[in-house]
Amino acid sequence: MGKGKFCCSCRRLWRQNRCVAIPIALTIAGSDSSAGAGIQADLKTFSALDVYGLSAVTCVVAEIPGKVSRLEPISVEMVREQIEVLAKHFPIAAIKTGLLCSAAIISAVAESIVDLRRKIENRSIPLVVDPVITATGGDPLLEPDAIETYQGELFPIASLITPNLDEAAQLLGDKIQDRESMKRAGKDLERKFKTAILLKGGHLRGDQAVDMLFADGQVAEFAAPFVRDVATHGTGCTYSAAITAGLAAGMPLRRSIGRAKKFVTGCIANRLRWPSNTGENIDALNHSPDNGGTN
Ligand code: PXL
Repeated sequence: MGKGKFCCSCRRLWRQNRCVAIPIALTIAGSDSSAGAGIQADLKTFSALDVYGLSAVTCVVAEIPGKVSRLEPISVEMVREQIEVLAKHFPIAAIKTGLLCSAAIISAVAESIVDLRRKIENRSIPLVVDPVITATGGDPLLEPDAIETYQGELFPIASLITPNLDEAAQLLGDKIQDRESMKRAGKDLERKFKTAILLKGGHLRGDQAVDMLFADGQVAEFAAPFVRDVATHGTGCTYSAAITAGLAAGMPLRRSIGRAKKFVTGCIANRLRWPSNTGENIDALNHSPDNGGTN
């Protein structure tokens, strides 16, 4: 029992006078060498939210904030193997996907998740799909023909898809410029992919960063003050990882999103800053548990 955060005999979380099992979540994503986005952001987020994070790496990206220098995919066999060995051993409670890089990797990931769910009888593990297409700085991260594979193979098995406005525009072939077109686009996406959609409106640049959840034919809004003049990347990864952490802990979707929105807003507001070796500032998200992490 308890002194501190973990029970000293069973090593579970000690919370409100009882031992609570620490949930396990899996991220299937790329490695960001600058650690603001990708699996690094996901694992930091899981940790901050008291979830044990596993990872299957899909590609390695050499980059600094705002500039991708080189991207190399991991072999499809290796991506499959990581997921398969983890699934055999760990009781995974929720999964998220981030950068998947190529059509071949998306297909393999979709197959592995279907397989993993089939082996766990009577349990449907939530899957959050963050459809990463381009980096915050505008560099392409996904093979252009891979968008079709996303739509045909991964979206149909997702519990939640979390596009930003640019990604949603690419999926629908339509521009999204205001709240009205955002609402229309979200409804179209929910109808098209028959699953919940969290459309992130941060790119509309008002005083508030408003996201809309389209689920079961209804719309819910999540708003937070828009933080100006920050050059952080990885907010999308952090947000979807925080939602996944909530789902892994058994929270309902809306509550997971509400808590995740608070967490990511805190990560931005409390950002870190250093002078770089070439003179300009480096900003990085601060994935601290103090940003609304512990419930
Ligand atoms: O923020 C999108 C993103 C996702 N995943 C990886 C990345 C990036 C952006 O650079 O490197 C691995």
